[in-house]
Amino acid sequence: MRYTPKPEHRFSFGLWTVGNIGRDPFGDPVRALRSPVQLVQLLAEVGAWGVNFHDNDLVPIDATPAERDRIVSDFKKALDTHGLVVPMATTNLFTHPAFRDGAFTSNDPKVRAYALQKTMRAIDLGVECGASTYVFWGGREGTETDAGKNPADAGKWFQEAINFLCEYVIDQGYDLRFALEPKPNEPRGDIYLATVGHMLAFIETLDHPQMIGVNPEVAHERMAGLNFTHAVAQAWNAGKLFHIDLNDQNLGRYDQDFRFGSHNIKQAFFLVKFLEDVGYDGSRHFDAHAYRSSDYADVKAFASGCMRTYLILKEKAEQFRQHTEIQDLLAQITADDGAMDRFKGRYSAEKAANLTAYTFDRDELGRRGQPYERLDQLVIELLLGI
Ligand code: DIG
Ligand code: MN
Ligand code: MN
Repeated sequence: MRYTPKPEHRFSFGLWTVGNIGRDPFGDPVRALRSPVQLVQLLAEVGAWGVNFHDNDLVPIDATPAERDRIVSDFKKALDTHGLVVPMATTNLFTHPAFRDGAFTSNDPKVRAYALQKTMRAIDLGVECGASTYVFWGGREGTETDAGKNPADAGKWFQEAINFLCEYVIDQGYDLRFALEPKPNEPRGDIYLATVGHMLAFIETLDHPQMIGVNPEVAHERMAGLNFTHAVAQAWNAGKLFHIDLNDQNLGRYDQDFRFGSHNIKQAFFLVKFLEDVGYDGSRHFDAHAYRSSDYADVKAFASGCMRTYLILKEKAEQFRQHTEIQDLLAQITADDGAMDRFKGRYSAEKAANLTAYTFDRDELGRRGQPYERLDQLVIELLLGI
């Protein structure tokens, strides 16, 4: 059947997504808690390929070592039974009160050290379950007031933590890459390293930048009022698109983590088109959750909807590539008579001299318009199925 998810699509969900029980700042949980094993079964029923987790999504923070081992053993059995894999793991450094002033950037050196210990253990757990990507989302790494912490100190503590953990992974011989996930705010008033751009710059200040990339999330860049596909393209060009969190988001709202493509279908189309055009072969991870009004049957519809919309938009991107009128317009828009080839590419003194001597007809350059209205209308009609 068309739009049926298959393993080669690499669709993954976090345990916390389909396992979201509907608690919000103004309301109690509305759905019964389901165990990791039950959630693996649910994801298998909707056709997901992978399942991700924070350490404490799988192993409760106060579990004994014996309980931990049993939980992990049951979870791995469920993965085998249902044929799911664990592409990514991460640490919950935001729920426990110990992290109320941050984890790696807490003013309390004991909390900073505890965050490292918790993350090392969570990395061990993720690798034990087969993860090859490790995400860091610093949900509590931020402030409501800058009176109590010099942001430069916080940045240095963040660097020290990631450098330490890179060395730990190297020391353990793990085949693991880090993906840093930015968000501009919530739950902190302002979160450090707020967007993909901040993270890409931060990575270059670290000791092992080659093992560190980014995990951009649709909702988070949109909360910052930015074009998500542009952020993803910059990460891609830098060779740093190690993972991606797909969902949807309305501008000027709290982090809504909506079903993929459910709010801004046009931007979702351009994102899917980009990922498919460049041949991104990483996880298509849906970091999203169903509406609080949903029961578990609707949670399954939510998960199916994320994957179906991705596959429908992937088909639309193929139709865009095959669409003669669109392709004719693109050929016209990108026409190049080769006259400037001699100036292209790397600098040379000869090129600079020739370019300096070249006479441009500025008015002629200004006379040329582009048929972007016609082109964009064709995209709209493609998406509307005209
Ligand atoms: C929130 O967008 C964050 C957490 O859910 C998790 O740490 C990360 C994993 O994708 N995304
Ligand atoms: Mn989010
Ligand atoms: Mn996320």
